Order: sequence, then structure tokens, then C-alpha cells
Amino acid sequence: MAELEEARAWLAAAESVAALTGAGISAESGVPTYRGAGGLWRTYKAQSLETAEVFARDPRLVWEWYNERRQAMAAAEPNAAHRALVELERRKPGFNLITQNIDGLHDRAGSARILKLHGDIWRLRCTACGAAWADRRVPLPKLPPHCACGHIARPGVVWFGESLPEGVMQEAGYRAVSAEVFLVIGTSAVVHPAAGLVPLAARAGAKVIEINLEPTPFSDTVHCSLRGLAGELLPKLLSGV
Ligand code: BV8
Ligand code: ZN
Repeated sequence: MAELEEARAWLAAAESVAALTGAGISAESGVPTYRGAGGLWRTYKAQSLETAEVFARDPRLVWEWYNERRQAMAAAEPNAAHRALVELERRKPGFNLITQNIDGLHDRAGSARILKLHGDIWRLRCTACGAAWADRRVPLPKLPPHCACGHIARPGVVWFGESLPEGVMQEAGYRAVSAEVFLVIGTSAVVHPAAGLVPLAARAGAKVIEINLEPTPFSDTVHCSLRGLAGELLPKLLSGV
């Protein structure tokens, strides 16, 4: 298992780098994670509200929950980890960011090339005509929001049992198998198909570097597993790369 110095050398030498981020990269910005200590999904409320079934039954209730989350995310600021990935994108044209996060903090930090696997809380999607649009108003004035066609709009995120946005997973797979170095930052790596990108990258020959507060199912098999805060470790790992 390599240490930070060796991992930094891999990154410095690499042209093609990809990163998969999860809720842990936004934790130091004050956005709750899902599964760790203090995670959203420790409460029955979150798990029970983030489903298409509950939304169909009570769209207003689900929108009250998403309105609350949008307010918390709007108050959050990108942290040093988000900014370190913006810097990496500037230095390496062959860098691609793949995120499971819906909070928009990578966009606000200045990342330009972002593959959003689980959608975006700042986008709404019509439940009838397929229209989709950005709406960053906090709070939303009317719940549930409606589409111009008159039907109810839903959060532009991916719930369990729903397919990921068309083509996004295919491109993410291509970025993973093309990467010489694959960074895995702040994810419990239990949600699929996103988590499958890690072994996919490794099988294609990438050096996989994990930064996480707790061990994950991949911690023993990646090439370098750094335990600690992304906001501290990522700038260290990327400095001078
Ligand atoms: C799909 C809604 C096709 C958005 C979310 C294969 C195997 C097994 C199961 C499946 C499989 N394929 C499909 C499934 C089913 C399911 C799944 O994966 N189930 C698992 C959980 C058993 N997947 C799906 O349904 C996906 N769809 O595959 O479509 C299909 C279609 C029909 C039928 C079947 C298949 C859809 C997945 C998307 C689900 N949507 N949320 C919303 O949030 O409102 S899931 C939720 O988890 C979020 O989207 C989030 O992105 C995702 C992953 O969570 P993480 O980002 O990893 O966050 P977590 O809190 O878990 O971990 C944070 C980590 O950071 C922790 O380890 C912590 O220690 C660390 N940390 C904390 N602070 C810091 C830190 N690290 C560093 N620094 C810090 N400061
Ligand atoms: Zn519509």
C-alpha cells in the first residue's frame, strides 16, 4: 500500500486522471453526508422521502424535504477539497470529475467538466412532458413547483431504482478505463453503479488513490488509501502536481 508521497508522484506523471467524489467531499462545507455519523440516512425521514413512490403519493411532502436541503446547500460554501480539484483541472487538461453529489458545490468551486451521476438538486424535471430546467431560488415560492405545461415538477435527482441520466454512466466508465490515476474521494462506495467505477478503473490499469474518513469496501484493495479529511489531504496530495 503506497503512501502519500508515492501517490503524488503517480499524479505528477499522469496525463489522464479521473476523480469520483461522494458526499464526504462536501462534509467540511457543512452539507450532511448520507451514511456516516450524523448522516441524513440515520433518520427514517430522509430514506423514506427520497423515493419515486412517496413522491407520487405526496409530492408536497417530498418537496418540503428537498426545499430544506436546498436551503442548507445554498448556505454552504465550497471547501479546500473542491478547490483543489478545480486547480487540478486547470493543470491537467486530461482531468475528468465524476460526482455522485447533487449539491452543486463542484460547480460553485469552478469545476467545468463534471459528470453528475445522481443528478442535481438545483435542476427540476417535469413529471409529464420531460422538460428540465435550473431553478436556484431558495426557498422555492410554491410547493410543489409546476412545469409550464401545468404538470408537477420533481427534483432533478436520481432515486433508488431509477436509471442514471442517459449516457452519463457510459462516459464515466470511459473516463475510468482511460485514467492512469483514479481518485476516490469521500464516498462510502456502496451505491451502484457509481461504486463499480472503482474496480473498473483498477482493472483497466489505473493507480487508485482513496481519500476517506472511514474504511470503505475498497480500502484494502486500492493502491493508496489515505485516511482523513478531504479538505486537508487532497490539497496535500495535489500540491505541486
Ligand atoms: C440504478 C438520491 C438501474 C438523491 C441516492 C448493483 C449492486 C447492488 C445494488 C445495485 C446495483 N445496481 C443497482 C443497485 C440498486 C441501487 C443501489 O446501489 N443500492 C445499494 C445501496 C444496495 N442503485 C440504484 O438504484 C441506482 N440506479 O442502478 O439504475 C436500475 C434501475 C431499476 C432497478 C435496478 C437498477 C440509483 C442510485 C442513486 C440513488 N440516489 N440519493 C438524493 O440524495 O436526494 S443515493 C445517495 O448515496 C446519494 O445519491 C449519494 O450520492 C450516494 C452515495 O453516497 P456517498 O456519496 O458515498 O455518501 P455517504 O454518506 O454514503 O458516504 C460519505 C463518505 O465520506 C463516508 O465514507 C464518510 O466516512 C466519508 N467522509 C465524511 N466526511 C469526510 C469523509 N471523507 C473525507 N473527508 C471528509 N471530511
Ligand atoms: Zn411539463
